Amino acid sequence: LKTVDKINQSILEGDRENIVDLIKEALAEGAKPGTIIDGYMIPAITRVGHLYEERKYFLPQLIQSAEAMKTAFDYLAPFLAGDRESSGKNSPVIVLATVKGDIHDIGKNIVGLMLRNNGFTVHDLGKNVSAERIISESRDLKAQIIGLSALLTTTMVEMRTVVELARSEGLDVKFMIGGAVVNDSYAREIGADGYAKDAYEAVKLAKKLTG
Ligand code: B1M
Repeated sequence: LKTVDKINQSILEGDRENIVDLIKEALAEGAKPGTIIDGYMIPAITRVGHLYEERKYFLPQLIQSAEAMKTAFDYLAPFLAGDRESSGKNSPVIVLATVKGDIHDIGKNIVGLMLRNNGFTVHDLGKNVSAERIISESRDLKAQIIGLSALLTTTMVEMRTVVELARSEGLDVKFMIGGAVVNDSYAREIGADGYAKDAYEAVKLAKKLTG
């Protein structure tokens, strides 16, 4: 197995003991951090989701794989850190959150990192965040964009609650949404300004919404 394939394997097996060493090895061999994430880590955690769905994996395995993914991502994040100089006074402010009831944050964290690397000022409120808190923090921070993430069919509806609360309070802010269970038409349906399918699209969309 190539080192990058071993990284994929480690996430599948939920092995967080060895994953950082494997990543060091892959980087030393010349692999790019972005390629390790997009080409090997995300496919692995997606496969874990499928195995869980097929009842070949159960919750403990899902949790272990997520922990391996987090360990790997935390180690790689500094390598992806771009030119922070650009995020100065005039850099657009984005508030990010995973909605109430939902604790999936791996994708949101990747989106946040990419936005920062592209000159946005990102305030990440974390996961399982209530509509009230998202709106009040966004008002205080004078956010231009609120970015919402949801991974569950039971929590995506919370996005509508947040959009409606903002509109009813007359908050002047754009909404972008993402996460495996939502799409473009859902964004339109709830009155959000856009949907992004991955972190690259999220950056493009954020530029469009603030440009
Ligand atoms: Co959960 N889980 N999980 N889980 N989990 C899913 C989502 C699921 C699809 C698995 C499955 O059954 N196939 C399923 C949801 C079914 C549904 O509702 N349709 C599911 C379930 C059922 C559950 C529990 C209910 C399990 C249980 O307890 N019985 C439970 C719920 C907990 C809760 O939230 N209340 C649960 C728990 C967990 C863990 C805690 C173990 C762990 C999360 C750890 C963490 O995030 N810190 C976990 C994981 C890891 C997954 C899967 C396997 C992987 C998710 C992931 O990180 N993907 C997932 C299966 C899957 O999605 N295929 C699954 C990688 C990540 C990079 O992708 O998050 O999609 P993603 O983000 C992408 C894009 O979507 C986009 O950009 C990102 C980067 O490319 N994006 C945005 C995301 N947010 C964005 C925001 C934007 C723009 C783009 O703008 C603001």
